[in-house]
Amino acid sequence: MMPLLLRDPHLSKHALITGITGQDGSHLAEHLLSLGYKVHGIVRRVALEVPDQRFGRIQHLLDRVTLHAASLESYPSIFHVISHIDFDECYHLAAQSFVAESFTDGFSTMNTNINGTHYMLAALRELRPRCRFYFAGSSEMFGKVRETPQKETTPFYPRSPYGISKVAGFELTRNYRESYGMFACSGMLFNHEGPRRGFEFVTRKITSTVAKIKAGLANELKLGNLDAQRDWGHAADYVRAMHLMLQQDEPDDYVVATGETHTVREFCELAFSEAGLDYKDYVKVDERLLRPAEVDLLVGDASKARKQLGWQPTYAFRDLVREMVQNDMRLIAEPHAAHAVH
Ligand code: NDP
Ligand code: GDR
Repeated sequence: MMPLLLRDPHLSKHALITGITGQDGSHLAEHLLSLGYKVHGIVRRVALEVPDQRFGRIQHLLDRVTLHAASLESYPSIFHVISHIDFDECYHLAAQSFVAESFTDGFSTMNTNINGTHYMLAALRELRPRCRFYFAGSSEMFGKVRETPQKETTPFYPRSPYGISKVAGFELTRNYRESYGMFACSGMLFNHEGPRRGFEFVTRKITSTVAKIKAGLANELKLGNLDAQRDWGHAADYVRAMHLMLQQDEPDDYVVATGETHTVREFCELAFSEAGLDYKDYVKVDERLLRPAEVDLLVGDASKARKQLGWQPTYAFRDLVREMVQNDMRLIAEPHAAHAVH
């Protein structure tokens, strides 16, 4: 019998975030703290060993969140954390999130993303069946798109092991909702970026290299497919939608997107021009960066989220690019400035 953890229902809500050290986890933790939540996060044991290196995005929040060590690869570790803390909402964001890496090692992507999600749902069903659950679904589920723009009813056609793992996570979430009556929702989130984006994703790769070129520390930028089109929003806007999904009367799935699409080339053009440079002088196509199967065009229709959640993005594409370039230029000028503050 697990210990029963009671707390005063009049106190603030508690949330558990997996992937709290990631881009979205850090923004979501901040957002929930601003709403008065008590925030718990699951982190890998190794991260606790080297907090300075692994907690960059949540350094400024460390005295306000409670961290617990567990691995998405281990059901017992997840079960242990969930049985020892009490929470009303669970945001499952942890994943191997880099699409290109999923072609290199599809097995570990599948293991982390599919089993990890299943472990979370199974443990919640056992221990906290009334907890509200958010799954981080992705526009990569639409892959080779069947219609444009993509909405909740658009059929899936994933194009990578990552995309396949997210379809599986989405179906698991729906199945737990329908089979066990759990309040389980999936966000079908299109690409979202910002100053905390990992350096391998194309937007941050571009803006960080622009900053290096401007400072004389690099002289070229190698990219793969410049013609891919993405619907790019800002992570700070998108975490608000995650929270709103769990405040509804009924659990459901929602597309979250800006409704605008731009090519990688357009992103380059704007980012270089922000630094007074012409991208054509620096960008080189490296065929080794092309993916075995590409997602050519993504653009989302977030009408349902706008109508039912009252959600809307606040960042325009140009503002997103500008913020990212300026942040990266500032990081070179002041290397100790934490990107977490932006
Ligand atoms: P990040 O890559 O920035 O963060 C991923 C998080 O998952 C990190 O905290 C990482 O921990 C954690 N993690 C990875 N593997 C494991 C593991 N084996 N055990 C425990 N934790 C693990 O991703 P984002 O914040 O950008 O995305 C959040 C979620 O949303 C992901 O599921 C992603 O697939 C999904 N998504 C993202 C979109 C986007 O555009 N950003 C769009 C749609 C969906 P550590 O710091 O230790 O590596
Ligand atoms: P994506 O993001 O695969 O859409 O997944 P990423 O930024 O990696 O790629 C976007 C597009 O840019 C093209 N591209 C390159 N990409 C990278 N990383 N590096 C390059 O050098 C490069 N050159 C061109 C890619 O081919 C692609 O078309 C992101 C992740 O956050 C997922 O976790 C999330 O689910 C989806 O967004 C929605």
